[in-house]
Amino acid sequence: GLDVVGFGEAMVLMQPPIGADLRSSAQLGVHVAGAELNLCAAVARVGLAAGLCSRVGADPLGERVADHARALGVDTGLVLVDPDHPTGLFLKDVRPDGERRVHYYRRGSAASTMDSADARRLLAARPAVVAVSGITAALGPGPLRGVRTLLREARAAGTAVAFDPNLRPALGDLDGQIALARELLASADYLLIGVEEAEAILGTADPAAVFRAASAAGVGETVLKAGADGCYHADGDRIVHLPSAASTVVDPVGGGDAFGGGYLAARLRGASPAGAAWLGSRLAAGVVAAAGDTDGLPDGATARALLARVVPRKS
Ligand code: KDG
Repeated sequence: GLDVVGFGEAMVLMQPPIGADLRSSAQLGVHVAGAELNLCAAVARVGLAAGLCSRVGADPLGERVADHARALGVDTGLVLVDPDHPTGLFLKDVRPDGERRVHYYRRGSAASTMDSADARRLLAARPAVVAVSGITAALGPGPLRGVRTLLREARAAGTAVAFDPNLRPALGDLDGQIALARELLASADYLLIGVEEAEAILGTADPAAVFRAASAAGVGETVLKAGADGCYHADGDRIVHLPSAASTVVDPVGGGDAFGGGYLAARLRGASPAGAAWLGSRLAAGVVAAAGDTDGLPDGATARALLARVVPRKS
């Protein structure tokens, strides 16, 4: 069976070369991205079974998304091909002043028509963990119903829920995203949350207060991602700070997803939260040191050896 399944949208990403902008560049690089897929890529890289539950269009971009997922080692058996809606697309560029911009072309996409049926397909596959983010909940009423169904029915199906708010201002209605995250995180067995998100959603970025608020809301296990400042994880009643493992940051996007994938994979294999956070931060360090959402992940042999360092030996 599958260890971790991501529930969300994977899209084609087009972006001009560094230094060029969308208004004038004659060239675009073509990539595939999506928070849940990124997380699954990290899970697969350390040797666990990961799958994506999503929808793509019956178009070359959908084939590209599925091919890319498989190349990352992510199972696509739960990716539905929808003949009536196109594959989601987004464009990115970096302005001369360094400002990064995201332009979504995903309204009406195949994945934005996901619904409770997708959640039930996913749960019928009985993965150990489902990874879902606030992005999916913000894609439209169908995906939101799907996320709610997932959270409501996961426990009975024997699947644990990992939730990352992944607030995305470019998706619009940030206040709505914050309110939804507040509702949804209450059902999370694992909450992977960034410091700025914690401030917006839980009203505090102070680690001790974040852990208290999350646990009062019903969260099973919290990890607080602090970017360049590393992360905070629980050790029994103590909250422990783990500094970032990154020495170079070329492109921070995808780092949090890799962290989450490493963390969940390690916990599933019996590692402590400390060991899991260590693995997550090692994977994230690789990803942020390279352009692209998953390009800097260590190769499979290296990644599996990293996991082995935090998994307790069987005696
Ligand atoms: O976490 C990285 C994602 O933000 C990126 O891959 C794109 O999923 C994406 C989104 O919806 O913005």
